[in-house]
Amino acid sequence: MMNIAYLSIGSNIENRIKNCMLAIDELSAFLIIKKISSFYETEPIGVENQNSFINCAIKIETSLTPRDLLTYLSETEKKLGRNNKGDYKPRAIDLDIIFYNDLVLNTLDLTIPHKNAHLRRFVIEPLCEISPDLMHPVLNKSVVEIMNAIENNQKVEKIGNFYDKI
Ligand code: PH2
Ligand code: MG
Ligand code: MG
Repeated sequence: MMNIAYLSIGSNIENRIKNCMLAIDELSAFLIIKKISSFYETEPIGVENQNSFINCAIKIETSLTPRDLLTYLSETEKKLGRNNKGDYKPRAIDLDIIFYNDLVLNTLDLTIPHKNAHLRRFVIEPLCEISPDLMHPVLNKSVVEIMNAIENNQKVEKIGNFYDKI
């Protein structure tokens, strides 16, 4: 059974753009990548004294369950040089599941849709670029509606399209 999921990718240390590109290349070996947003330079949210991030979003197709996908993403983060697990430390790469079909899941280590995604412009703006009509299964709002409701005080700047059509 094929499932559709949306992932948010972020990096705020070393070569941030290269880290995100390597992550996409790595994921493409095992997941079917359907869409890739532009890359955005984004102000760090919820952390202090950190570099700005590079963020992007991808749409994937996978037969992995949410839990197996999470495990695979954690292994990929490690492979790409992430050596910490804390949510609020600088990181070479962060791979987060935002949506998985229209699943709603709340467990200790995995919450889908990703908690706070709807408040974070660095997650929603790239998603809005690739799938504006996608519905948030808890809020019952589309991504573009969520985007329009986010306060415009989080700096998010499109820096380029690193992958042309795939
Ligand atoms: N990730 C965080 C915390 N804050 N801010 C931005 N701009 N981008 C991120 O990817 C990010 C963040 C925790 O994962
Ligand atoms: Mg994250
Ligand atoms: Mg994470």
